[in-house]
Amino acid sequence: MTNISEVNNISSGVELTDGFHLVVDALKLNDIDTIFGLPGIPITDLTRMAQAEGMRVISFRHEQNAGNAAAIAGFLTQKPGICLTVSAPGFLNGLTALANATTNCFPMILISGSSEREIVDLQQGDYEEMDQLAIAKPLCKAAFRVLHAEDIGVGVARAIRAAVSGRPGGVYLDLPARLFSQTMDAAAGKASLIKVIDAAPRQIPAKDAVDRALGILKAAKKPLILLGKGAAYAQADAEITALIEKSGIPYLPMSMAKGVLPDTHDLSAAAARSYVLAEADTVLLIGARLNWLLSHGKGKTWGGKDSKEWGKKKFIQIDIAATEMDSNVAIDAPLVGDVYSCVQALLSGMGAGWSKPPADWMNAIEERKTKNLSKMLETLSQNPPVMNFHSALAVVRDIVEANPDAILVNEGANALDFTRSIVNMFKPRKRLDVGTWGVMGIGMGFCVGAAVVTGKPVIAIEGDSAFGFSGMEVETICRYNLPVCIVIFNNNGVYRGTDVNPTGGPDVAPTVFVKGSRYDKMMEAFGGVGYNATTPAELRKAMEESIRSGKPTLINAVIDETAGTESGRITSLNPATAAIKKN
Ligand code: ADP
Ligand code: TZD
Repeated sequence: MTNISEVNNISSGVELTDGFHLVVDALKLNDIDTIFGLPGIPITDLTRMAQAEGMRVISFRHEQNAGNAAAIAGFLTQKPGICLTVSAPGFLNGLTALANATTNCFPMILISGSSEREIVDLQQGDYEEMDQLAIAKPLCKAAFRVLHAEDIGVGVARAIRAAVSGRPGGVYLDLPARLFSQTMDAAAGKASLIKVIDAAPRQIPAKDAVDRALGILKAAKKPLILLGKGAAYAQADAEITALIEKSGIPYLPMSMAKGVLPDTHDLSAAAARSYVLAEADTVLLIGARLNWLLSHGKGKTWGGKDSKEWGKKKFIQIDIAATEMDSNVAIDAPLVGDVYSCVQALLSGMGAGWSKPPADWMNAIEERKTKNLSKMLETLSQNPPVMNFHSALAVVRDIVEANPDAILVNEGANALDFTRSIVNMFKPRKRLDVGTWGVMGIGMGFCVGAAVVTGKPVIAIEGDSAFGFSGMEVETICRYNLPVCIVIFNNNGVYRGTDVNPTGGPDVAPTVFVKGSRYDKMMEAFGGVGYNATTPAELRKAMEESIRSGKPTLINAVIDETAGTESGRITSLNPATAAIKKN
């Protein structure tokens, strides 16, 4: 490990610092206290020094998981999560998480060591040579390289501001190996660091934009509010609640916005989702994009007569990114600004005499909610001979309700869709999932990141395929003794475990795994607690015990392998199915 005091001893009385220390000092100066990463040349000493300087350094088994931890830390704290990797392959492993963070508008910074510019640019074949900056650029919001120690302060400051200002996203910071050992006068080094002031400035909407939005909302006969993960990120929970309650407008939470208001709130229209999307005449989007998750704002979902037709709706959209407007359908009232400021402006513009939505709209929603909720409760109360998604999730639903502070991480296909619709959330930013891409592999990274930055218990509901993408991090969870309870819905394969090889040959079908696997043994291998649960009662006991003990736990929940559907709720996106539907 490079030791700056040794450098100082041999220098002529001038106190020196170096690149390693300047990077750590620049992060600390900006209240960044945690690094998620994986050591190796040239950043091993950086991880050691960061730890020696009091930062929390969480080491992973694969960089993608460290990157996912950093990304979710960014979502939860509004500070960029830091992921630190080695050059080329480590960098590439982290890049998927960086791209995913950018897609989801999570602020994170991927810092990677890199090879020397002279050798990379002449393609002379350095150790782990790669032009990382060029590769990162199209996959993130901004990318910077620092070549001189005296520029580290500027590089870190620019990375932080780029990650959290405007629409948050991923930033790449390229630090070539030689930078770390560059020395400079310590006082000049300190003076070169920047504490970023007002990194994510409020963006106040213009008055005419607010008036336009209020005018449309006031005229609505069937208004609806849609909350997206931008609303959850904004930490404007009290303002959003006040807006919904004062206006009396029913709302739908997108997956990661569940819990901004408790899912049991009277104005939640989640149990009447298809009805309100098709029937609403005016929709106020708060931090939600009209992307594939919302059928692009058109088609039958939105009351159009075919997949192309726009429903006859007025849209009001609150978003910090002006370019989001009109991306899929016309936005009648764009409200460009941060969620907090926009919601406040709407609230104060509503005044005292705001009239609530017409009773026939509210009654129609209530009727559907009551019907659908009672149907759901009936399904959940059944106890089939082999545990299925519903009978298992009836247990998870109770456990989450009893532990509203716990964070729920969720990935898979059926395991994702059923959990989202069955398990109520009661507090904001407690549900973390596959996000905009529907990406598998966020599971264990999110568990570690969430447990580390919040100190709260984490429950992960994982499809057996989904878990496999990051499963080795159970060792990380055990190493840091994190209060994580992983439940694997084990139905022997991707989606289901029932496919057969039509040729009768020795290979199993592409979606099938080893039958009867015992994932719980993986956790036991590292000193955590494993359970095998074949009934809802066993699952309940194991989850309760895990939450009580706070010990790293993995429950192998054996699920009927015939349960669930191909691709869960998005079967229609499979090319063959889509073609059949079209013809
Ligand atoms: P969901 O998938 O939940 O529908 P999206 O990720 O599609 O949500 O949309 C989130 C939106 O929120 C993005 O368009 C992003 O620009 C916006 N956003 C993020 N943070 C803020 C904020 N503080 N204020 C306003 N808009 C924000
Ligand atoms: N690879 C990546 C990175 N992301 C993906 N979304 C997929 C592959 C494709 N995929 C899905 O969309 S869901 C899924 C895959 C492989 C796994 C579904 O199986 P599961 O869940 O066992 O996790 P269920 O509950 O059995 O459906």
